[in-house]
Amino acid sequence: MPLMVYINGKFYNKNNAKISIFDHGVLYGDGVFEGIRSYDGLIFKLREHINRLYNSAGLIRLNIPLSKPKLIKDIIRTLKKNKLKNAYIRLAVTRGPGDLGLDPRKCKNGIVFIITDKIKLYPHKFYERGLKIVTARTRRNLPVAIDPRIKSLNYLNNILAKIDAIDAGVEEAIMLTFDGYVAECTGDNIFMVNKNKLITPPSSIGALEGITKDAVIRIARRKEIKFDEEKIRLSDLYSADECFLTGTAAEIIPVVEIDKKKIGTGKPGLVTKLLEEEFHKLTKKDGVRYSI
Ligand code: PXG
Repeated sequence: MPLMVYINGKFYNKNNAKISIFDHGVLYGDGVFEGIRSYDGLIFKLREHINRLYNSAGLIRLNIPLSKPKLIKDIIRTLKKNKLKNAYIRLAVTRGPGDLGLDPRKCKNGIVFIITDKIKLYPHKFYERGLKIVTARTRRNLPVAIDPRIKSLNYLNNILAKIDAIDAGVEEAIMLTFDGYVAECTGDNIFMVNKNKLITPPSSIGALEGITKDAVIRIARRKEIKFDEEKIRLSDLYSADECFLTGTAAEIIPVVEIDKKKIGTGKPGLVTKLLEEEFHKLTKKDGVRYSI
């Protein structure tokens, strides 16, 4: 059976799942989205993802034409329809079709679509050996321009940084704030460990409030690992004992080289490994269950 996609309450075969070219999501990247994952019939941290979606929508004054419980029901319907127990869930809300001007008031009906598919993962070797990454030339959006806490359909800032990564022959790139502090990567948050203290930049400097990041912080508290949110300079990162990235797709992935400089021993670190283990336990219990 072909993949079935949900658009505003109806299901369409992947090839017939279409929205208008006058949709402001298409014309301007005017909309918000979420990337969610299910593990063996458990939608990991679903409520947190739904809350972030509604917060993102609120920040761009976009009305989501569904209640949170209805949206959760429809995500589960989509997973069942596609018989997926382990899935990547892409949920988006666009401003909807309008005219060729910017005015969002011309868009009367927002579009909600849900795509569920098999998840594409980083090759196993990256988890074993760690990732080599670089610093992107492209700086992160200024929070007073487009707040990176909005998970908007306009990901050009991240795509430009991803191109910097591709040009350097690596998978990910660190994005700095306009004034040179470490913000995050193109699709992942970043952590470092120094003298057994876990540090990540505060989201307020210009980073997404990652749900995986939040899960890692909670694990660290529970395991009594010292933790702080601090501004990080590149030089701090270069001299860190450990570094890792967090994201829905990547989970927790060690970083062993940044801008050709070896981090710590050049191998995935012990704190990173402990957090990875604990995170995997969490993916078996923290979320909303469904059966197919
Ligand atoms: N920063 C940015 C800019 C992101 O887009 C994260 C951090 C991590 O957040 P979560 O909540 O996932 O821990 C993201 C999330 C993909 C993909 O297909 C990207 C994300 C999530 C899922 C899939 O590349 N990015």
